[in-house]
Amino acid sequence: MNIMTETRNLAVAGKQKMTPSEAFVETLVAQGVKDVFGIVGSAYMDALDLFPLAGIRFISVAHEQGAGHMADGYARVSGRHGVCIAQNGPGVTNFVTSTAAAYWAHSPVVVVTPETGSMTLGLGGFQETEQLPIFSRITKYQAHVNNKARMAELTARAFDRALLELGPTQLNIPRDFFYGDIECEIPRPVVIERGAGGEQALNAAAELLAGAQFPVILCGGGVIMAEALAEAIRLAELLQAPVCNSYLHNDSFPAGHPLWCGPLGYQGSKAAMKLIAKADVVLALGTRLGPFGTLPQHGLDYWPKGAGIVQIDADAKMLGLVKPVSVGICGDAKAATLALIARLTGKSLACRANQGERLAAIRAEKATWEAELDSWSHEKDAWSLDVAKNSSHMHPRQMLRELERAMPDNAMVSTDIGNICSIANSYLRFERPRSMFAAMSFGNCGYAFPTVIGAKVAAPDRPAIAYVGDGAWGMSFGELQTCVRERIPVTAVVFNNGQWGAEKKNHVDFYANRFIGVNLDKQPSWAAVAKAMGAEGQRVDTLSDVGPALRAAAKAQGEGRTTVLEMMVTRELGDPFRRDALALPTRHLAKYKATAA
Ligand SMILES: Cc1ncc(C[n+]2csc(CCOP(=O)(O)OP(=O)(O)O)c2C)c(N)n1
Ligand SMILES: [Mg+2]
Repeated sequence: MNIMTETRNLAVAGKQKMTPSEAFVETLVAQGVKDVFGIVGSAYMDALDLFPLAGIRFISVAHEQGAGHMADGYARVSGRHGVCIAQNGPGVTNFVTSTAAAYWAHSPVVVVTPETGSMTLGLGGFQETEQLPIFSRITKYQAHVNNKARMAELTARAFDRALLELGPTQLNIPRDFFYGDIECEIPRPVVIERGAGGEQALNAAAELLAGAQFPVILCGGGVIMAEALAEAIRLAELLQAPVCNSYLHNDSFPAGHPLWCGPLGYQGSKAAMKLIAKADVVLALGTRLGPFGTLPQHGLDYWPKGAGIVQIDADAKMLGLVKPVSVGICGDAKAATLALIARLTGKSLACRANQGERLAAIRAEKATWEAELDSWSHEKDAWSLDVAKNSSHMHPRQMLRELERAMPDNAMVSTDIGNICSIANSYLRFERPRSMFAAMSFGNCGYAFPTVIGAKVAAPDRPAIAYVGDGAWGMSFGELQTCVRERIPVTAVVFNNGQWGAEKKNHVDFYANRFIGVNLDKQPSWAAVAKAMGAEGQRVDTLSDVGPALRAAAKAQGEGRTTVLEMMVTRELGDPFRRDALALPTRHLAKYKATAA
């Protein structure tokens, strides 16, 4: 165990008398916390009062769910803790969705949940609910301050565990425990170094890779979290292996690299799918191989079922969980990759013999896919053709291609859940890690906008852009207040198709166009709403305006201004997400026969 004793910040040293509020805040200081997202509440006001002198910025948001997502975005871009705090009861229950999202994004978010006072707990007083059971399945660790003297110890543990287990932790504090006198020492952060994995497993993996004729690497979020990109590139070059991004981790390998093939999964790259289908050995690097990541797409059932699979994940429970694996390595993506490079360097590699053919195949598949994307101007199913026929609005795919072309260097892009956001997966390419923040497997509408606000706080010099459907925008636009009030300039690209499109697509495909609750009629002008809220707002109607609008909005961030670009797009819809989980309707009761397939 490597205990880091260095003080990251100027926290007080040595055992001494302090109040629990001071112990809490000093532990935040020791953990390097600079920013906390939340809504003010009496429950923790005594600690909040200390934030300015502790050098901690309190970012006041519009809704606690937004604070949770901001903490998530902050953590994902920085690799450090994101922290959120709220009033006991309703403020805390508003954290549930964002905590679940952070759980599936593996974000080290510390959710601070002041609780009703210990002397009235169970009496049904004001703003009381049991706060630990609610978060029990969406956190990696729950610290409950059961005695005020343990405030610093338990606060520190919540922070340490969030990084150790890579996921949200909860720190539950009865509100009366902020007051009083205690004697304590502020613990220093405990940072545990992860290793490369078991020797035998690494040897077996190296053997498998050395004998592979067509090895393919699949880079997941673990590559990003372990800062293993340079090592992944070295290994890919050593093997001259094609590299795919795992689903929604388009920033796990640089798109400009000749070995890069693009993302797998929903609306991913056909080039990546066709190349991984040829693999005799797949190296799944830093990925849990989540169930949606390898679903058939574009009519391609591409997962190479006969191939040897080497899976590397920091969480041993993920090895072989979803896909059978030949070798499972519990290790850090960077350390494990270095260990594999050491074993493979100087060894005779079967894949060297045919590397020329493989490189040619990568080039050809990528060129074919780019040409297909260029010509795929709109959706071609009958319903889409019909709704787009008389529309003067932009085709979503063409609009997304224009956004891709105008994307500023070093941009951070968050994406929501929705049909157009999902299609964007084909058009989002990145050169550096910690650049793409999708709603991941919790898949909640309303994720992208607050998340990119948090990302911008952690990386103020990078352009921050959220892709959001108009339905999801209705859930999350309230955080424009946060951007304006707290001077956090970002860009929201809102896809106005006047519908909850992703769900409508299921009505079209499975329910004979019986539309219920999917049309977003009588929406306000989102550009006008943005202006009324003190941001910039621009309605974009034509393709030629898309690029200039995005570039201007990114530039405005440098001048402190937030912009909403309202993209007027047709109602056409791309392939659905959950085709795997829906079925044509069966009806047995006479009353419902009219809805049978
Ligand atoms: C919080 C939440 N509520 C509901 C859903 C179900 N859902 C998934 S996609 C979707 C439609 C999204 O519509 P919009 O944001 O307008 O994007 P579009 O599909 O039109 O591009 C809905 C309602 C969800 N994923 N999350
Ligand atoms: Mg929509």
